[in-house]
Amino acid sequence: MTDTNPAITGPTRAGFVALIGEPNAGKSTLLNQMVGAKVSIVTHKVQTTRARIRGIALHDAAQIVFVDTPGIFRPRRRLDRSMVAAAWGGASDADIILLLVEAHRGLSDGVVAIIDSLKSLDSKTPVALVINKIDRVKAESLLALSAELNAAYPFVQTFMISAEKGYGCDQLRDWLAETLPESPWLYPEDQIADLPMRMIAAEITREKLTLRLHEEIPYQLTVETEAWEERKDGSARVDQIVYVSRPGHKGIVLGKGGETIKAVGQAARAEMEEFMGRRVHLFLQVKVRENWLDEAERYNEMGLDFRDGDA
Ligand SMILES: Nc1nc2c(ncn2[C@@H]2O[C@H](COP(=O)(O)OP(=O)(O)OP(=O)(O)O)[C@@H](O)[C@H]2O)c(=O)[nH]1
Ligand SMILES: [Mg+2]
Repeated sequence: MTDTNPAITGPTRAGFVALIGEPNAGKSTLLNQMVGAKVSIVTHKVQTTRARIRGIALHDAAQIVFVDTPGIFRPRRRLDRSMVAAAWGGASDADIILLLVEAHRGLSDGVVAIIDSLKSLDSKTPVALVINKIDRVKAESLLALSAELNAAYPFVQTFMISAEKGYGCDQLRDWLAETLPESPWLYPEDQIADLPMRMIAAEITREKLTLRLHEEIPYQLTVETEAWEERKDGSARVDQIVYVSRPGHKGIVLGKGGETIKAVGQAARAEMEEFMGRRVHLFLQVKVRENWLDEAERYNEMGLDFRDGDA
């Protein structure tokens, strides 16, 4: 708990807003838009976010803690199950749940499955509908889509937004700020993320790998920050390991003459420097670890629960 800004008169508000939805719905994009900084990684591929990531926004007298979650889908692997469990864990701890639905996909089978799960949870947490990516559809189609979705679940509110372009985000922010419970703020005023820097740095590298690699390779790798050294000149030396699960993947991640990993390293370093506002020396190493997807330690590093027994 922290002292709140003396400029604010009247009660402060604070709480957790969980962003849930199918993979690729735009949850991380919305979190970044609301926080005003890139806290959570974004790619055009599904299943980018693997764990819960908190981003913090201040609006009027409210501190809104957005909880980005992995997409909810039918899990197949152990990692998938941990991701989906993390998403529902985020929802169950929240004061408000936002269900993001892609405007051009509408009431898809995946959204129906999420709504069924929300119903069976039978929780008292209010759920608002956020129709995202409205920039991709004709405005005339939105009313019918909203009616269809609202017939499927008693949403407390409906918002139509473009998380990427920012359309409709002000109304959503206003509503959250006035709907969260009265409470002292939960984080210091200047904090925008609740994730250790070494984890943010690992996520940045994983984003660059995911953008450059194809097919199943991004899903079969993980990135860990192994060492972090503060240097006297104010820069940081960051050593990271990219774990791949197959010997054949190592060569692909490195690329011809090491060009892929070099490009990934350059892009990741530039983004780390921008995020931290200082120079970074980044060293990446690629290691084959065939069973990393079944190792509890890897899950702990990602901030996921390792689900014993269900490989
Ligand atoms: N056109 C358009 N694209 C968007 C919008 N919001 C997000 N996107 C794109 O949708 C893709 C997925 O966005 P993410 O924010 O990574 O989606 P996510 O729901 O976090 O996905 P997972 O982490 O995989 O569950 C990215 O290519 C985004 O740029 C939007 O409002 N309009
Ligand atoms: Mg995401």
